[in-house]
Amino acid sequence: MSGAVVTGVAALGATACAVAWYRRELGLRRTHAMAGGLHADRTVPHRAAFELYHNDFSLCSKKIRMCLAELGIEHASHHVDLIETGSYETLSRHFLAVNPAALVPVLVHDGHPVYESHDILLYAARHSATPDALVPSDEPTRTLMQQWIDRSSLTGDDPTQALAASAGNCVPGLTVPLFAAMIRDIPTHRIVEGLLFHRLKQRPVVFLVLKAAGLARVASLPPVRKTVVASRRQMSLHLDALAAQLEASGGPWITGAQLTLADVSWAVILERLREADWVAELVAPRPAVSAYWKRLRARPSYVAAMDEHRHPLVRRGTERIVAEKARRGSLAELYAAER
Ligand SMILES: N[C@@H](CCC(=O)N[C@@H](CS)C(=O)NCC(=O)O)C(=O)O
Repeated sequence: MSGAVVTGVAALGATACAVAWYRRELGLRRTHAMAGGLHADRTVPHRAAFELYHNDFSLCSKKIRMCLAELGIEHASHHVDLIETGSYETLSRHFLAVNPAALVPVLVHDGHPVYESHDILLYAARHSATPDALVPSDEPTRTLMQQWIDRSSLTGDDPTQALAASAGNCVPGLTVPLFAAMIRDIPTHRIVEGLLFHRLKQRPVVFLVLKAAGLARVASLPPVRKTVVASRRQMSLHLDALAAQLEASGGPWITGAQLTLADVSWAVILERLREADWVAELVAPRPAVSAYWKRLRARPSYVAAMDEHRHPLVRRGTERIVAEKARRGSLAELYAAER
């Protein structure tokens, strides 16, 4: 047999193996939506009464950590990586056995998983010694709380399409520089794993583009500029509304005297603005919001949920943004752009 034929046969064999491997993995790592709430019919290995699967960087995880701290629910902690913090661990067979939807957070109670952050909150509150701690007892205040939760929520697979609807939807756009700063540390093959197995292919594609562009050049990419500027403009309006609401309620919290789930939801947004270095542009010019954030940061629950979960890659990403802004290039211009 000639050398060329041997090489051809070997290449065919390797391709067949790769295809077989991919098809097998695809079957094993297929994800599907899971209904929110307790799944008493599912059991996962556990050691403690409450266990939390979460990620340092994820907004929903931050929210649940702060609520569990406010509710005084002790729990064992399992950190699960997202690509931003190192790899698509949510797509690992190990984690898919915990949540076939491949999403954090997941609360596990006596071995049974509870899915979806809103349902986790309600479940945790019901099982705490202080079930009313974060939810007002009267209906009008509960309605007001819900309005401010909605105004902080992320909606749909592409939140950037509904920036005016909520501050949460402005967060992904404002996080783009941080994504670009963090993704530098993530090896390309790990991002490619998302292209192969993640439900939303668009996200790994965006990460690959950000990685190729690098933080210094990302701010001059027209689609990035457009998204960041629009997100910033709408976030400014949401923060003005927050300042007005704090004045109307008389504070110290969004609905008045009681810290509620609405405050926890906004704490998470303000923390993300810090991580992506937007405080000087968006928070500091609004004294009422600055003072409110200071009150939030003083709570032990904020320290436990945010400060004690500062991931090294996020920390490094923030430092890179600060350094790049100081160079006064296109990133500094983007942050300084008039709304
Ligand atoms: N609706 C879900 C959303 C959870 C969610 O989107 N989690 C993100 C992190 S904030 C996640 O796990 N993403 C997996 C990924 O990006 O691969 C909830 O509220 O719990």
